[in-house]
Amino acid sequence: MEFQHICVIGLGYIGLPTSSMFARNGVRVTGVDINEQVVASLRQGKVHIFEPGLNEVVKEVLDNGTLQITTSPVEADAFIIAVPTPFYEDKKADLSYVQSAAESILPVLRRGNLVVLESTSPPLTTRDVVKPILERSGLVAGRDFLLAYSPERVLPGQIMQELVENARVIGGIDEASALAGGDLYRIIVKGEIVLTDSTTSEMVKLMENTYRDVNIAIANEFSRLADRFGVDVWEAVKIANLHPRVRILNPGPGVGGHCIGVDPWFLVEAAPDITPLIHTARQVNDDQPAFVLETLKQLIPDLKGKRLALLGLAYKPDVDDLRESPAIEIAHHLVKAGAVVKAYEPFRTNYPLAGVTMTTNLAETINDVEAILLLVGHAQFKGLDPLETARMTPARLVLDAVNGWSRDGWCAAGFTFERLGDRKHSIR
Ligand code: SAJ
Repeated sequence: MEFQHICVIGLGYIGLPTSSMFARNGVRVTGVDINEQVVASLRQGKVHIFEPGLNEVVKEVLDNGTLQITTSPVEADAFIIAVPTPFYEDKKADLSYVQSAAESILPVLRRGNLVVLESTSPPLTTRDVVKPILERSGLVAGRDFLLAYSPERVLPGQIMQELVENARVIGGIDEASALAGGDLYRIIVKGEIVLTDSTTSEMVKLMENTYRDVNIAIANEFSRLADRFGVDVWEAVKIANLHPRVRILNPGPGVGGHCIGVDPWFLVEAAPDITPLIHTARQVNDDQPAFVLETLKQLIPDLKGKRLALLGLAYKPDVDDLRESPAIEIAHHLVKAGAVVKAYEPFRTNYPLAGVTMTTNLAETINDVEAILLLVGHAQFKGLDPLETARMTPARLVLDAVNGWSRDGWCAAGFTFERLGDRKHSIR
């Protein structure tokens, strides 16, 4: 199948990079977002997302007119739905964005079109949710138009590269749909393209992120065990990973972001009776911010009135995304415990966080505090010089929750250095 013009619905972390990549490869792209602010700023060439390399490509394709931005879908050869699938308070998938995106295509859906859902979704969403909506057009999926599911699998921070290089799975509701999906993504993907059915590709995506979540959960549980038994978890993991068939991930303050902490719930929701492991892993990771607080409380038993500096609020290093961030959860815990909290998130200095004073630079963050908590391993924090830092702050206690700093350097600069999951070298 040939594609002259595609329409991408949702211009977020996935939709915008995808749109710009297709446009850069010569396909005319109409990018659609319901958020008028996003549309207005993109039309002025301003990119609302921080992702290395994205700005340049978006600017190029906006300038040469291959990418156009609008608020509602237009007729095209193919439609890609890349909208969020968050969850409700009760951890049930919120498919309302997917549903309204599918509905928005209805007026412009034509015979011969291909529709691809990219949003991470519970098993059977393409077949049982999207297909019936699109068929309200009077056209029949598989006969009049093609329908596929192809999950994005890119790592925030490396999206522009992984979008092209990663293997891509495309699941059709029938063979013709999968084949057409293959033709579409071959325009931008250099990695292997694997064709299958839509439900398998939905499962593949959920399995990948669930696998990672469960593996991070075991690393986090190891950090608690290390704390109990006087072990340094980071040392123990490093040694265990010398085994040729062991690859333990990193413990940390918890699992954040809009993917790994969310997607496993889609499986638990869809089949609660057969997913106890996935459910427990989720709870372990969700409890990890409380473990950071517990560790801190052993150093400062009464946090009331204590002046603390938090370095980093993003959900992981070197991204500007604060969704579901464990660092924010920790900030909430600290405020609740009565601490006086300042936080510095270099990628989002203006983020409103109740009870927390947000700062715009390191000096302002640490100039009058009693302890410093490293919550995100941003490169600029990892590169801090302990001696120079010691001159900027009266604090002499640091808690490193991400294994971002070297104990020796900080101790030599006069700090008491504590690291999450490291009771071996602890002063406690
Ligand atoms: N984390 C740890 N320990 C680790 C690795 C990560 O605590 O060893 C934490 C991070 O700090 C972060 C969270 O887990 O809070 C998730 O970070 P991540 O880098 O593991 O993943 P995401 O959410 O940024 O991106 C994931 C990726 N999935 C996998 O690696 C299996 C990405 O490829 C997916 O496209 C993305 O989810 C998505 O959109 O689903």
